[in-house]
Amino acid sequence: MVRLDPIARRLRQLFAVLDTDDDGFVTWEDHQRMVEAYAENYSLGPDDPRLAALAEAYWAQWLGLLAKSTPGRFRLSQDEYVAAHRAVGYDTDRPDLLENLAKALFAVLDSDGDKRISSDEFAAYLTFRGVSGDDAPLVFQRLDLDRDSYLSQREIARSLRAFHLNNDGLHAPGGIFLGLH
Ligand SMILES: [Ca+2]
Ligand SMILES: [Ca+2]
Repeated sequence: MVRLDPIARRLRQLFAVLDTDDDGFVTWEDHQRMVEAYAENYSLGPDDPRLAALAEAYWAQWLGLLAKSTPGRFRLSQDEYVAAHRAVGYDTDRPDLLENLAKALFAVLDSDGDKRISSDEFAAYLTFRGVSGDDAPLVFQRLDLDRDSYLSQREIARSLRAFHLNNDGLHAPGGIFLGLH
């Protein structure tokens, strides 16, 4: 029995979140369904640039994962998905993938467009993701690194990096931006 490190365990959770049709593979269609859920919840029309940016960020990441997988594959099993994420090089070759995702998520979550995510905007996001509101203040505090009571794009980016790269402990609050509870 292989003992999984925290990164691998988090990536397995992410796989389960994405594989919404439960067929044991993650595909681009799984990502599209998630982007459509954002569009519906945040009332983003098909021409909204925030929606396009979110889809583009996920598409770029997906291509990055496929580039690290067996050529010709268009769906990834759990093991392939975990291995591809770890091979992408978020801390070396491709930091842009997480930066762009953070930027796109930030623009959608910042519903009033004041360039910062308030605790109310964060709570609305948690409701959308089906996370109980009880933990919201604690999660918010952990994400608000500079303690100014708002979440910045940079704080989201840092949390996503920690989710993918920190192997110190299982819990990484950035998972919340990827749909982990
Ligand atoms: Ca805001
Ligand atoms: Ca902050």
